[in-house]
Formats: sequence, structure tokens, C-alpha cells
Amino acid sequence: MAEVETAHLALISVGSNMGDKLDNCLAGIAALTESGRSKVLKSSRFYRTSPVDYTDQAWFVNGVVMIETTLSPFDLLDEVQVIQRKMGRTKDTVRFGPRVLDLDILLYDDLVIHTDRLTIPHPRMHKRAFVLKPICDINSSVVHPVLDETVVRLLTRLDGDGQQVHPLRDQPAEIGGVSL
Ligand code: A4P
Ligand code: MG
Repeated sequence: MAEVETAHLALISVGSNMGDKLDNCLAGIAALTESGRSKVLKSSRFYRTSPVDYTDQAWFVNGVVMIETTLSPFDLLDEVQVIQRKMGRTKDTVRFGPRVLDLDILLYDDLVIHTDRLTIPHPRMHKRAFVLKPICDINSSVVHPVLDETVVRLLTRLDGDGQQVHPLRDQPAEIGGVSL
């Protein structure tokens, strides 16, 4: 009998600060669905965001999608890395610096993973308004499985630290096959 593959829920953050930033994000999300192993269930709005960590670079476009996937966390990581390479991202010269496309795994079910290659929840997600605000569009009561706090609560902790996150005036009508 064929093995039934279990579907998992994952949140993926998408960002770009080079070229046509929104188009790069949308192409990255579409590529995620191409294997047939993942499909987009929900998407946040997309935002114009001020750079954090390495601030001497262009503003980003950021968003988050919720996917249903039959890939394991490590296979999903392999896939996002192949997509990033195909989208023309080379080894970055500056850590946290400019990139055509960044796809990070934020959460995968309520799994906690700490390995050299992969850390879930994403180790910096709770400090980043450009991640937390989009997740709140999808579901503000998502709980961070290590910090045991909702994303909306984590976002309020960042109030006043100067991170700029503004919805784009023109939002895409469709993302990864899902109309918004
Ligand atoms: N890795 C470990 N855990 C994960 C995970 N959960 N998801 C490893 C994805 N990758 C994970 O990632 C570096 C290594 O992290 C990978 O080899 C993988 O094995 P990368 O995507 O190749 O490099 P990176 O993007 O420079 O690192 P990272 O950690 O993704 O950087 P960040 O923390 O995402 O920072 N400001 C704004 N406004 N918007 C942004 O999108 N992005 C960054 C990048 C900085 N400032 C920004 C933004
Ligand atoms: Mg990354």
C-alpha cells in the first residue's frame, strides 16, 4: 500500500531588496509550489520595510506565506536554497546584506530544531517587525513554540525601536495560486 504523506504547516518569510522586489518575492513563492509538494494556504500583505542588522542598504519588500507541505524541514530548506540560487542569489558578501530573494523557514508545525544547518523557529524572527507584522495578517494568535508568546505580543515588544513596516500601496491580487 502506498504510504500516505502527512501534510505539515509552515510559515515562510520572503524578502527582496534588489531589482523588482515584489516580483522577486512572488516568483520565489510560485517556485515553492512547483514541485507539487507545497501549496500556499494564506499570504500576508506585502510591506516596504527599513533594513535591519545591516542598515546601509536599500529598503526591502517583505511578506510571509503559510504553506501546507509534505516536505520534511530539511527537504524544505534544500528546496528554498535551490530556489534562491536559481533566482540569481550568489553567496552573499555581506552578512544580512542585499539579496534578490531570501526565503526563510520561520515555523514548521510547532517543531523546535537546533542543528548547524537549520534552526526552527527562525532564531531572529521574534526581533523583526518585518516578519511579525505579516504573520499577524495571517493569524495574530500564532504562538512562538520556544518563547511561548503570541506573535502579536512579540510585535508590541518592538514598539518604539524604529523598524519601519508599511503596507505596499499596490498589493498583488494573487500569490502562489491563491487569490487575495
Ligand atoms: N538556516 C538556519 N535556520 C534556517 C531557517 N529557519 N531558514 C541556515 C532558512 N535558513 C536557515 O541563510 C544562512 C544559513 O542559515 C543557511 O545556509 C541555512 O542553512 P541564508 O538565507 O543563506 O543567508 P542570510 O539570509 O544572510 O541569513 P539569514 O539568517 O536568512 O539572514 P536573516 O536573519 O534573514 O537576515 N531587513 C529587512 N527589512 N528585511 C529583510 O528581509 N533580511 C536580512 C537577512 C537582514 N535585514 C533585513 C532583511
Ligand atoms: Mg535566509
